[in-house]
Amino acid sequence: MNDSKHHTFEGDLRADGLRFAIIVSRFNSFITDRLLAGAIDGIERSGGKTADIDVVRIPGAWEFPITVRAVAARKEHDAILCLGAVIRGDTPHFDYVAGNAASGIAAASAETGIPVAFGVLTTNTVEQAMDRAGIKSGNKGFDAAMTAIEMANLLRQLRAGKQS
Ligand code: INI
Repeated sequence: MNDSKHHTFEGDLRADGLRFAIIVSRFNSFITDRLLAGAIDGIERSGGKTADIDVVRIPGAWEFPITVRAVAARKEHDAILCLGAVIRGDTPHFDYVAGNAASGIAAASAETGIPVAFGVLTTNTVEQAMDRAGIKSGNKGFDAAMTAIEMANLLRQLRAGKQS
């Protein structure tokens, strides 16, 4: 709502001048490669530069939390994207892997102050994951890029203080 009595903080979707780290897991790479392509497409179509995107590859979703912290500690990026695919059929450990990734990423983002977009698919089937990786219901990598851009711009605004 546009109410002139209130100052509204809201990030826009311009990625020019922003630096991104995309952490992508190799597990289920036939899915995560598509998420990565969608994320890069989203950043570049929003004005981000190829040279301002770092890609960090990890074995699986379990490894996201420690990697987010290591990337954040470099202080070289305005936002981090986590792209992965945890598919229930693959493992009885689904709940551990997916749960650890989700809670660990959230904790790492809150503790480091860097926005982290959660682009980790957690699905019951390969088909559901494919659908969300560009086959049918959009591409969650692209969506994660939009969130990362918006949150990087929002946090810049909030940290700069109130504009008149
Ligand atoms: N990692 C994933 O990213 N997705 C999965 O579906 C998955 N399954 O099914 O097991 C998975 N396991 C690997 C895990 O993330 C770690 O890489 C591994 O346990 C080594 O620490």
